[in-house]
Amino acid sequence: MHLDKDTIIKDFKRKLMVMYAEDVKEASIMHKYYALGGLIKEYCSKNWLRTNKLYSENKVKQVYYFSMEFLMGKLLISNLISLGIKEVCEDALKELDIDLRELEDVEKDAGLGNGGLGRLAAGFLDSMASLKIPGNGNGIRYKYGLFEQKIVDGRQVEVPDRWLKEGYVWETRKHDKAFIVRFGGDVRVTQEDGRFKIIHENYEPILAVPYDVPIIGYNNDTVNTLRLWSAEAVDKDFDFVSFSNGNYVKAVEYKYSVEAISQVLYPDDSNEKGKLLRLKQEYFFVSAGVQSIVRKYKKLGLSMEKFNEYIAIHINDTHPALAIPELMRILVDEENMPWEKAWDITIKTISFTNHTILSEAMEKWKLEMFKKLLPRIYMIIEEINRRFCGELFDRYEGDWNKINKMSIIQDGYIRMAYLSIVGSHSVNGVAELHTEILKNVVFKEFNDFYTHKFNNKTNGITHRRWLLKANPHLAKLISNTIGNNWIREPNKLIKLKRYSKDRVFQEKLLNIKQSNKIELSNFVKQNYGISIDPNSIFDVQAKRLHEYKRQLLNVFNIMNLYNRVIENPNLDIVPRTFFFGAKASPGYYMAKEIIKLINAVGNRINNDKRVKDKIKVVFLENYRVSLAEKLIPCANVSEQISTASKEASGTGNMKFMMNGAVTIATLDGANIEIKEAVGEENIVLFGLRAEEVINYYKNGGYSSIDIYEKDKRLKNIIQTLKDGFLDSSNVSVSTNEFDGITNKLLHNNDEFFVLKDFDAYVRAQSKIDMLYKNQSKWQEMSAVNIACSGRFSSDNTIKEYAKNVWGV
Ligand code: 26V
Repeated sequence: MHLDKDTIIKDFKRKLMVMYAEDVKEASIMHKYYALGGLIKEYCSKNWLRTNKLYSENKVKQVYYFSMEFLMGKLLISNLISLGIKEVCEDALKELDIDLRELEDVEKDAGLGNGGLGRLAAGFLDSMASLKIPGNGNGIRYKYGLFEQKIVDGRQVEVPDRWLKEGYVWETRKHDKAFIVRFGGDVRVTQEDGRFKIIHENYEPILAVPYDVPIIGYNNDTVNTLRLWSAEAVDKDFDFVSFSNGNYVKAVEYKYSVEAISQVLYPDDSNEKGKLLRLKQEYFFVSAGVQSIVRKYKKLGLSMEKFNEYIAIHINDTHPALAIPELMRILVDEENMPWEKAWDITIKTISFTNHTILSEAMEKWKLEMFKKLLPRIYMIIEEINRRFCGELFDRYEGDWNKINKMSIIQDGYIRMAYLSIVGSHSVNGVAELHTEILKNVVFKEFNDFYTHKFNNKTNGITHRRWLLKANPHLAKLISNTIGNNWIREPNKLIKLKRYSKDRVFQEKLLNIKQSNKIELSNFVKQNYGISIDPNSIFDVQAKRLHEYKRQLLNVFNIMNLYNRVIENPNLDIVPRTFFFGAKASPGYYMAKEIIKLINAVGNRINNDKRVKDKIKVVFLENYRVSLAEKLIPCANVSEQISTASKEASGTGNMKFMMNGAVTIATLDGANIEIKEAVGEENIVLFGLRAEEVINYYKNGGYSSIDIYEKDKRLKNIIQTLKDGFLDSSNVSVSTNEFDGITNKLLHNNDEFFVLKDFDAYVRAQSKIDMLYKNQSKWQEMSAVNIACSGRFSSDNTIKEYAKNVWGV
C-alpha cells in the first residue's frame, strides 16, 4: 500500500475528529490508539471487500480453520507491517509528537487461547493470508480471554482479563449474519412424501452473532477473515412474559445464562467443573460456523453434492469435532441428502489435527449429558458409530475386543478423538515424533484400519511476527546481509549460514542481542525491582506450566548451582539470569506449587549477596504473546526440557532459535527436527529418549527413590524443600509447603522423570556454560540457529496443509 506521510497525518486528524471531536493536542493516548486502529481498518477495508469478492466470484475453494482458541496478541504493529506502512506511519506520528510504541502499549492482547494450540491457529491465519490462500478462522468471541496472572506472595492469583472493556478496534459486528443454534428439546421422526423427516421441538434457541476481524496478508492486498461468534438471547433483551409478571430479575438472569456461552475461555488443562458449559461452547461455535458456511456456499448456486470440492473444514484438536455430526445434520435433515452421500461429503470436507498424547487431555462426553443437550446430534453420532462398528465387524470378523476398543461410544462416553478420526479424511500429528507415537501407540488400531488417513505436519511459527516485528534490529541485520527475500521466502534464511563464522557478522549479532538484553533489564528493574546483569547468560523457559514441561527440573538445577556457589564462592561460571514465564491452570495444584517454588527460590537467591554476581532468577508475571515478543529476542538459552514423548511439538522452541538462542533440549517434539536442521553441534541435548520413557511406563524398571538415595545433590535439594530454607526470603513459605512436590517425586515414582534426568541436565547446563565462554563459537551457533530456522516458518507448514490436506 502506498501512502505518504502527509496523507497519513491528514487522515489521522480526520479520524480523531470524526470519532471523538478532538484534535491531536486534546486527545488522550487511548483515543489516539483507537483513531489509528480505525484508520488502519479503513485502509484495509477496500482490500477486504475485494478479497471476498474475488473468492466468491471465482468460486475458489475455501478453507475454514475451526478452533476453540485464537491467541492473536496485539495487531496494531503487525497490521502496519503487513500493509507496508509501518515506517511512514511512525514518521507521521512522530511529526505529531506521538510515539507509535506508546500507542501499541494501549492495545490489549487478544488472549483467546491458552498456549501453543491457540497461537498456532493465529499464526496459521497470518500465513494463509500472506500466501493468498482463501482461509478463514472460525471461533468464539470470549468476553474474557485467558486470565491475567498476578503474583502475590509468590503465588499465582487469577484476575479476569477484560480485554473488551474499551472496545476492540479490529472487529466488526455483523448482526445481519447471525444464526440460531438449538439446544435441548425433543426430537421425533415423521414421514413426509415417503421420506423420514426429523422434527426438533421445544429447544432453546440461542442467537450466534458474528464479529469479523480482518487478517491482513503481508504486502499482497489479501485480507482474509477471522469470524468470532458471540452468544445472545434471541430477539429480545428481556423475557417479556417474566417482565410483565413483575419478574424482572428472572428475565435478566435468563439473558446472562445465554451470554455465559461466550463469556469465558476455559483454561484447557483444568478441572471437571463446567463441563456442560464447555460442551455448549463447542457446539455453539461449530453449529454457527457450519451454518454460515452452508448459507454462503448455497449463494454461489452450486449443488450440495459438490460441497467438498469448494469447502475444507479443519478441526484444531477435537474441540470442534461436532462439525462432523453438524454437517451431517444439515446435509441429511435440511438438504434431504441420503446418509451415504452426506457421509462421503462430510469425510471429504473435514480434516483433523491432534495436539497432545496426554490421556487426561483426550476429550470425552458423558452420554446422558450429551443426549439431553444435543438430542439430534447424539442420534447422528450413534448412527455414525453403528455403521463404523459394522465396518469393523466385517474387517475383523467379529473380534469384539477390538471393536469395543475402537468404538466411538464406549463405557457411557463419546470419545471425540475417535469421532474425529472416523469422520475426517486426514489425521495429523504436529511433529514427526508425535505423529509416529500417534500411529504406533495412541491410535495404533485406527492407523491399522485407516492407514491412508494418518500424516505428519510439523508445526511452524510466523517469522513475520517473531522476527520482523519482535526483533526489528535483527531483521534489519539479516536483510543487510543476505537481502530481504527471506521475508517472502523464509527458507532463504539459510544463506546466513555462510556468515556464521564471519567475525564482523558475529559482532553485529552480539550487539543486537546485547541491546535487546539491556532493554529487557531496564523493564525488569522498573517492573520487578530486580537488578540483572545484561552481560549474564539469559536463560529462558517460557510456556504454560505443566509437570511434563518440567519447570521443576530447571529449578532443581538452579538450586544445585546455588549450593555450589555457596560452597565455592570462586566457582568459575558465566553469570546467569534464569527467566520464567508461565501461567498455571487455576485448578492445577501441582503447577501452582511449582510457581510458588520458583518464586521462593528466586527470592532467596536474588537477596543473597553471596551469589549476587552469579545467579538471578526472574519470574515474569502474566506471560502472554506481547511479553513473549519482548522476551524471546533477548534469550541466549532456550529451555525445551519436556519429558521425552510428552511435548507434541512445541513452537516456542522455534521462536527462540529464530532469534538466535541456543536450545537445551530433550529429544522430544520438534526439538528433534531442530536438531536435524542445525546439526548436533549447535544444540545441547540430554536425557531419556521417547522410547525409553514409553518403555518405562509400559514395563516399569524405574525407581526414583534409588536415584535419590545415590545422589547427594538431590538429597540436598529435597532436604531444602522439606525444611524450608526458603522461609528467610520475602516470599513466605510454611513448613510442609512443598510436600506435594516431594511426595510425587519420591513416593509416586516421579512420573515425569525429573530425578532420572537431573544428572544429565546438570551436565548439559555445564556444557552451555563452557560453550558460552567461547564467544566466537557461541555467536556461530547462534547464527546457525537463525539460518536454519526458516524451515520452521508456518508458511511452509501451511503450504503442506494446502497441498496435501485441503486441496487449495
Ligand atoms: C490439555 C489438557 C487437558 C486436560 C489436562 C491436561 C492437559 C494438558 C494439555 C492440554 C493442551 C492440549 C492441546 C495443546 O495445547 N497442545 C499443544 O499444541 C501445540 C500446537 O500444536 C504443540 O506445539 C504443543 O506441543 C502441545 O502441547
